[in-house]
Amino acid sequence: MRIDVVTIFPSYFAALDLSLMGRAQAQGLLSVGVHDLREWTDDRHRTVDDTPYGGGAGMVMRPDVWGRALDEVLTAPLPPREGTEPPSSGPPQGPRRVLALPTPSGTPLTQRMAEDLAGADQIVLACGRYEGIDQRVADHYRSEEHEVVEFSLGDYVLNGGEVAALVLIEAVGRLVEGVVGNPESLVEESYSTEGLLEYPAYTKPRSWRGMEVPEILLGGNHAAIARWRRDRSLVRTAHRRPDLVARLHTSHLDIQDREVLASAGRVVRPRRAEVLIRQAREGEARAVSELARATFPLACPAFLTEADIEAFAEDHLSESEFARMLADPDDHRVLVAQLKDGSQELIGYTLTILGGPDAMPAEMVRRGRLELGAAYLSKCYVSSDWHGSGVAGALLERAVADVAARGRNSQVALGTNIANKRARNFYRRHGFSLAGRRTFMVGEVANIDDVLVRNITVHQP
Ligand code: 6GU
Repeated sequence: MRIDVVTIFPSYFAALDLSLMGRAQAQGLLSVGVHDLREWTDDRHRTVDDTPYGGGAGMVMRPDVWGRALDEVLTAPLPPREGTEPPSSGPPQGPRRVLALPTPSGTPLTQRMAEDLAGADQIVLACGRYEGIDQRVADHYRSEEHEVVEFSLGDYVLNGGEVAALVLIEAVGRLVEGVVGNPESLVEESYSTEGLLEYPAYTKPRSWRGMEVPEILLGGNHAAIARWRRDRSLVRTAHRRPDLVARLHTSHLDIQDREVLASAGRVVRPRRAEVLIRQAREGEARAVSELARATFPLACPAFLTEADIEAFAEDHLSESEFARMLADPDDHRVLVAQLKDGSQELIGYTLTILGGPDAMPAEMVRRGRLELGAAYLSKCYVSSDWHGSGVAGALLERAVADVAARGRNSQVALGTNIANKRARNFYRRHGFSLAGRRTFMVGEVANIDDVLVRNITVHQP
C-alpha cells in the first residue's frame, strides 16, 4: 500500500520510521511519502493560507495550493499490486486511491473504516492547519469521482490534522497483510466483530503491590477462562460504553451474557433498558407485595387451584407481611430490580431470611448437606415480561453476595418445586446443588420441593 501525506510539518511523520510501521516500510509492505505543502506555493513567502471569506477568526488554507499538490500526488504512478493479476476482461480497473482529510467536523474514524481503507491501493492524507482547508478542495475531488473521506478522531479539537493522520496511518497500516506478525492478535481485539471492549490482561509478577492476578487465570480451565474474560468484557462495555451495548446483536448473547449485563445495570430484552438492583426501602411494602402476588403463580404447578394460591398470598405475600419484613433488615433481606426509566417499575425481587436456626423452615434442616443457620432464599422472582432478560440471575447473585457480606451464614438454601425444571437448571447454573427434599404447603396442597444449597465461600465469577 502507498501512503502519501501532504503537510506543512513533515517532521511530525518521522515517527513512521519506528516500530511496526518502520519495519513494514523496510519490508516493502507499506511505502510512505511525506510532502511539504509549501513545495507547491508560487510566491516568495510560500504562503499557504489566507483570511476567511465572511469574516471570523483564524486563517483558511488556500485551495489553489492544495489543488496543485493533490493533483500531483493523486496521479503519481503506483507500483502494481503484488499477487494480483490485471483483470483479463471487462473495463480496465485503476488503482483505488482515497483522499483522507482529517477534520474535527469529519465522520468519526472507526475500526470498520480502517478495515475498509486497508483495501485501498493509495491513501493520500491532506493535513490542514489553522481553521482548516477551503471546502472546495474536498468537494472538487469528490466530484472528480475520487473517494474522499473527511474523518475525525473524536469530540475534541487538535491544532491540526497531523496527529490524526498518524492515527489513521497506524490504524490502517497494521491491517495490511504481513504488517502485524501474528494475524491472530488482530482477531480478539476490541471493536472487532463482536462490538465488546477487550477483557483486562495480566502478566508476571503474580502478586504486585498487594494485588493478585485473578485466580481463574492461573488454572488450566480454558472454558472457564474464556467465560471469565467474556464476563469482564461485558461488564466493562456496560460501564464504559453503553452506546456499544445499545448496538449489540442480542441474538449473539446467551443467558449468562444477559445476566452479566443485567448485573452491570443493562438489559437488552424484551427491550433495552437500564436496571438498578438495590435493597427495597421501608415504604415499598405495597409495591413489593403487588410484584410478589403477580409473580408467585408463575412458579406454581398446574394442579394448584387459584384458591390455594390466593390463600398462600394472603398469608405470606401481603403488604403487611412485607412491611414487617422490610422493618427488619437484619433478618429479612429484600432486593428489588427496578427499571431506570419513567415508569420506575419493579420487575423482580428476592427475599432472603438470614435469621438464626429458627429462620430455616424446620423440614429443610434434616438432610446431611444442609447446615444449621444457612440463609434461606425464600423468593427469587421476575415478572413474566422480563423472563430471559438476565435480571433473575443478576438478582440471585446480588442476594448471595448480600448474604456473604453480612458474614453470618456459610450457605444459602432454597426450595423449588420438583416439577420446575427451568428453576432447577437456573439454580444449578448458579452453583446450587441438591441437598434433599421437603414438602411445601400452598393452601391445602402439599407440594414436593427439591432443597438446593450453595456454599457462599465458593466464589462465582
Ligand atoms: Cl481529524 N483534526 C483536528 N484538527 N482536530 C480533531 C480531529 C481532527 N479529530 C478530533 N479532533
